[in-house]
Amino acid sequence: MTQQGPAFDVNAMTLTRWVLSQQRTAPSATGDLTQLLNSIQTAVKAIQTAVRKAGIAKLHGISGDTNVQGEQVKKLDVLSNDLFINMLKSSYTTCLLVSEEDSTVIEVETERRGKYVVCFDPLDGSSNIDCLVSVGSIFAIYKKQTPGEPSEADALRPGRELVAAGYALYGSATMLVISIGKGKGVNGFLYDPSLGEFVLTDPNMRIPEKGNIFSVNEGYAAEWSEGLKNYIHDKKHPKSGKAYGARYVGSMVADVHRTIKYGGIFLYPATKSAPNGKLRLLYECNPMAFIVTEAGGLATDGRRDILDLQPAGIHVRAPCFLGSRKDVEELLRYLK
Ligand code: P6P
Repeated sequence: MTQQGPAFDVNAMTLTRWVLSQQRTAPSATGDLTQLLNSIQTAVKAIQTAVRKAGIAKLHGISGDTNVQGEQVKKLDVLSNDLFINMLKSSYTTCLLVSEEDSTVIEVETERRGKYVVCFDPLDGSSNIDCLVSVGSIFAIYKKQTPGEPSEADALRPGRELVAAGYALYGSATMLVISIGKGKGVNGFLYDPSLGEFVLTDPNMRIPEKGNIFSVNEGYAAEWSEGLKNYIHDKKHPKSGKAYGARYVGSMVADVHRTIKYGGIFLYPATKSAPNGKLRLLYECNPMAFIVTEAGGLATDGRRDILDLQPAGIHVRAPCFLGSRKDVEELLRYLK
């Protein structure tokens, strides 16, 4: 008897099957969101392959360009952006795109237009690429509500109006985490290279009500508000109980994913030099707030729920505090 390998799951719930099953349960579904999510899945598969081959394929290093943020654009950034744009346009389900890499909105050609508006960060955490720290892709999906030609106004909407959001984490493995809102929860799909498919491994992800980890870049502590300084101090020097652990990757997708899995709080605050913080509302704060909220957590800019913020521009920034409900509620008491 030869040693049998792991049992082959002949009925694996792949992302493709899961998205189709969700479509079947939505009476008004036309299949467009299914097609859109599957096109994003294809982009993520290609990006994960490139990220894992980058060193060999010489995709590391500066491509010589700079993006709208004034940051040097690395080759993987360019490749990831092109993949998202091409897969989204060729899905025939989008009419307008907003990318972290492009200063203005991207209008989809008339003959390929659909009803969705997608805001995305094709490769978030790109400053970490060359040192092999986890990076990710983040996306947020609106349904166009206005008649006529698509315009920037179709993307400048509160996160509360999102119909779906998700992220891909290119870490020790590649995971796609997606929520299609409407109380349908958050689901995690791990990439199985032997299948070439994302498989449902984390159904109905829920963030713990309270955690014991805080995640913030303490290098900016001198510029924090007094309330935030006091909060972090008390996490380290509690009047009772154990001190919190500190974890900070510097890639939002990695830090937020760990916060959802283990609980705790992720913080990117405003500082004196960055009065609105660093993270972008449309394609970092909103999608992550949508997902964390669907997983039972909270997301705030320190005063208002992130999902209620009205974006003034496609690249606006917002302070971002998100995670376990009790941790965020405790922080808010310090910030009052
Ligand atoms: P800092 C990566 O560049 C990023 O946009 C997010 O992924 C991450 O959370 C943040 O910036 C890290 O910023 O200032 O701590 O290096």
